[in-house]
Amino acid sequence: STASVGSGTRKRDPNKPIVMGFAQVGAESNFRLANTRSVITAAKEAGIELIIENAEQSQKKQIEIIRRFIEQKVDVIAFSPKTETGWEEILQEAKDAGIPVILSDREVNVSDDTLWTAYIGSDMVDEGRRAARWMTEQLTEKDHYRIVELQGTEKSAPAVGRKKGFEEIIRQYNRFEIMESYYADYTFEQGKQKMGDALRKYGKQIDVVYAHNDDMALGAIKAIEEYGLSPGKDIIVISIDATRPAFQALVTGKLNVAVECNPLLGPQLMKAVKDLMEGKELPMKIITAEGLFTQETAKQELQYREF
Ligand code: GZL
Repeated sequence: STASVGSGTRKRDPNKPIVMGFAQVGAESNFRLANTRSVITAAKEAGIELIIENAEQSQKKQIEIIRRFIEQKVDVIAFSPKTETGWEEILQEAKDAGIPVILSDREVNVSDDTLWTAYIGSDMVDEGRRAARWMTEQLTEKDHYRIVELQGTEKSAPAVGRKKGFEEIIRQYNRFEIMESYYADYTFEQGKQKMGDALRKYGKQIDVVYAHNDDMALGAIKAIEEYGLSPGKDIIVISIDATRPAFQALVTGKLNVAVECNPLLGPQLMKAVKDLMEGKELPMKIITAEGLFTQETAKQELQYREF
């Protein structure tokens, strides 16, 4: 179904710049920093007045920031919701104030989907499927592969989707087992810490680490090296985002594959906002196109990577 600016939306002076409030989830990862840069640059290029605030990975702060945007009577609100749930109240307040809300990069799970106007981002379940498909195609010699999973923020749409997609594929084979799954909040530090826990518990039994983002994968790589094993060889490392640090790890052979999750959503977001303010209908979901990068393609690709 499509969404357009309902009759309840506040009228605005077309001669004044559009004012957008963006409640960014945090600064937890390289993806997030690139995403923030993209939003800021694209708003400038689009002539949209941007108020962007950092919620420091706190849903409570994100709600308070959105509430301030409503009080400031911005024309449109966009945010990357930390978790899927807990948004009904604040989204209802925005709707009652006639302010459309666009979901950037992460989806929400709310009872009433008229509370948000459009989602611009990736298909997280498909990212999980792509990661698993690469693994099932590459790891065929042994009859049992033991996997440690490093999940992103608990109940965040990317973590829920990436786990779902990965498991959907591996359950078609009987040689893959997720031995244990840890939450590591998309950060390098927690990825390193939780991988250290896994190594102390399972040691050389671990064949694969499936990390929901590069920062956790790079933390795990550090932990594997400190444990005395060779990441990318003794333990296969799979990651999602495909930021520049991941490409460097692909080139040095410490990471085996990076599934792309594109943070450069700024231009699509600003175009959607302009269309919305002109009364055009928006598709409910605008999914960004994405690839997958291996050690073979990384050297060539690194020079083109913007993030
Ligand atoms: C996914 C995004 C995730 C990234 C992480 O679209 O929300 O959050 O994969 C980031 O790097 O922290």
